[in-house]
Amino acid sequence: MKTRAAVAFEPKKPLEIVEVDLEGPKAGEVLVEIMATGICHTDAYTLDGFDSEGIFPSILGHEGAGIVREVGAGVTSVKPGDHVIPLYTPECRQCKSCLSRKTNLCTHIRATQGKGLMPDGTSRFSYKGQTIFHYMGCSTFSNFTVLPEIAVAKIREDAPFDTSCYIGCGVTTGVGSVIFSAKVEPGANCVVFGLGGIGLNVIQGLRMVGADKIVGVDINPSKEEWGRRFGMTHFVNPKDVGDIVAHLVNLTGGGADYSFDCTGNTTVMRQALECCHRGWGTSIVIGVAEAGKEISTRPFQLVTGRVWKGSAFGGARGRTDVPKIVDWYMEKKIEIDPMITHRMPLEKINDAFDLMHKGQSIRSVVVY
Ligand code: NAD
Ligand code: AHE
Ligand code: ZN
Repeated sequence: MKTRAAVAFEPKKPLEIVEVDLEGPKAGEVLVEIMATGICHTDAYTLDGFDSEGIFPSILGHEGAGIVREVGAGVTSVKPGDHVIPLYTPECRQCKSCLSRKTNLCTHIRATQGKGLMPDGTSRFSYKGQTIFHYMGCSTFSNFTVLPEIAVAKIREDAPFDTSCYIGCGVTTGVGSVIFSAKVEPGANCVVFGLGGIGLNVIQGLRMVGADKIVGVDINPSKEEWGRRFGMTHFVNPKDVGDIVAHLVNLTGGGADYSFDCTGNTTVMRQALECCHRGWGTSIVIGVAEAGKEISTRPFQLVTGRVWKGSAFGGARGRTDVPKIVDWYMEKKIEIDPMITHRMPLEKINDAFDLMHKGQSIRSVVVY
């Protein structure tokens, strides 16, 4: 079939809206009509050539919601008409990682996914006979896409697509990192670096679990109002203070119980670790750093009990946890609507990247 898609033909170039060819689902795969997709900073990072796994030409996008239109042989868990959220972190429930119960990082199809291919080692997308690669196993910047059955979460049908798509990455990553990765307890003092599409969801996760101080840090002063809207109790602009680590240790009464990097900046990651409380403070790296960047700190920071951890997709097990997070949204336990600052047709998708780079959006959503 043919489908409209925004194709990344080359790094650092605007996406081009073209009609591509899409092969139907093979065994164990499903065809999904994407109804809406968010644009995450990770899409911009890959488009800008910072992702060591970035492949071109490809169809980016990993924060979608849609409807199953066709299923391949052997598919049993979803059927045509089901509403689903694509999962860049699938959940096979059979691999060593899924069975360990220690991680959400299912390894069943990770090798082919990282090469922009379906599990059988081929792509379903092409344009004028040339292969177009998949991205993060999702490619939601295409109106129709093919996904492995283990990479879709079936969700309730009354959830609107143009808001619940954000649960496909930003909401789950932020809220999940608090609940599943850090397991923050009520009364904790926390610091969140970067109040964008991810950081604001960390903040609302901290509010939900009953954190005490929720300190937000951002170099963009307009983010203060956004942070307070979702539960932030204190705001710090690093440009307004001298030693940011000393300032945060003082503000949190000796150091944060938990800190979160939602910037992808390795200098900030170090600050996030070092503002943690001696003996137990835990820092969660969420931000994705540019290829070649490394983190560093004095080993003494770890010897004296601080813990450095990371979180992908908020530690959520997609097929199990995503439908629950959709319920939390529909039951108004978490908010999404005010964070969707811009909606646009696919033809205007490049505007979403401009708005993000200018710090003028929280989440832009393409509605097909
Ligand atoms: P965003 O652009 O919406 O927000 C980033 C925020 O960080 C902005 O408000 C910006 O002003 C702020 N910032 C930038 N430099 C800063 C600095 N030096 N100090 C303080 N604040 C600073 O991006 P987003 O969509 O929220 O994504 C944030 C990061 O999380 C990106 O690196 C993205 O790739 C990553 N991410 C990771 C996962 C995961 O599973 N680990 C999932 C989604 C996104
Ligand atoms: N491909 C990059 C790393 C990119 C990365 O860390 N991605 C996160 C999700 S970001 C979503 O917005 C992730 O889930 N990582 C785990 C995984 O298996 O990819 C690189 O450095 O090569
Ligand atoms: Zn993302």
